[in-house]
Amino acid sequence: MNSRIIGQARIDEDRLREEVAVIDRFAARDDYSEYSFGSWRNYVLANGSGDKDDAMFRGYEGVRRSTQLAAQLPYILELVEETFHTENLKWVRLFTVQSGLIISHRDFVEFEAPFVRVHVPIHTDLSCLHSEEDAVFHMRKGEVWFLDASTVHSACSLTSFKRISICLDFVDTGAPLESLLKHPPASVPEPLLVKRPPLDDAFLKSLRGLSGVVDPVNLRDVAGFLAKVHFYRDAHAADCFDWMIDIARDSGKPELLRKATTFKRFSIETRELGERFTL
Ligand code: YCP
Ligand code: CO
Repeated sequence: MNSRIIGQARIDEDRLREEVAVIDRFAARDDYSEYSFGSWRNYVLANGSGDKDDAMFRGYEGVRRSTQLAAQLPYILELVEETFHTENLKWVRLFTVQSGLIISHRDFVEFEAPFVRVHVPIHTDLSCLHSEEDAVFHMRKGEVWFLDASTVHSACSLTSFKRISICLDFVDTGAPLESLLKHPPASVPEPLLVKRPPLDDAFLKSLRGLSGVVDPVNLRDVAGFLAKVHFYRDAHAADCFDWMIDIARDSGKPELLRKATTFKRFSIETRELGERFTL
């Protein structure tokens, strides 16, 4: 696993609690809806324009500007400034997820240069997990994580708990990750890895049996269902796409096979800048 804990944010619980309540009242958004199942939301606190609705992640020249949403969250911005050297920080976003997930994907494939992505979960529960390739892990509150978003990865809340994470994207200067931190720690804790029971042949056969019920009206439900499996059975984050392709092929419906194959390409292989996709 390339993602790793690099530090710990120093959180003022009282001030944070007030802002979690503010975030809870934020209006729903549908950015990146092709990747999201259940409630996954993207709230932009800083970008190149200062407009909260300028939400398509990309590089930009010039200074970072705070958005209207950031104006309602002074403590969270302060926490970012107090935890990180922010000269190379380009995007500050909040990702929330509740009863759902962001499907396995690779970021940055449409960009010339990847960013250095860091997450700081500020409101979480053990039912909220991340995955990277073969591994599943829980980011504990306040941990500062380097997230290798160029690998196949996913994140979920398996319950109705609304998890909130600060997602920061820095220009990659090649400097060691620890140099992003204002207070680099002497040591970091072991990550909380989640061991899952094996995915045996009977389970796999049952998954393949979805070919008997898959249809254009439920392909998206099937995708969301398959995307969740690796969080509770030992599988690779990318396996859901191959299961979906096999199920679509077995269904004998060519349009489903075409969609499933394109969805895999879009999510984990190649994309044009700004490309969208509908299942
Ligand atoms: C991003 N990529 O990096 C998004 C997050 C999935 C796709 C959600 O902005
Ligand atoms: Co991602």
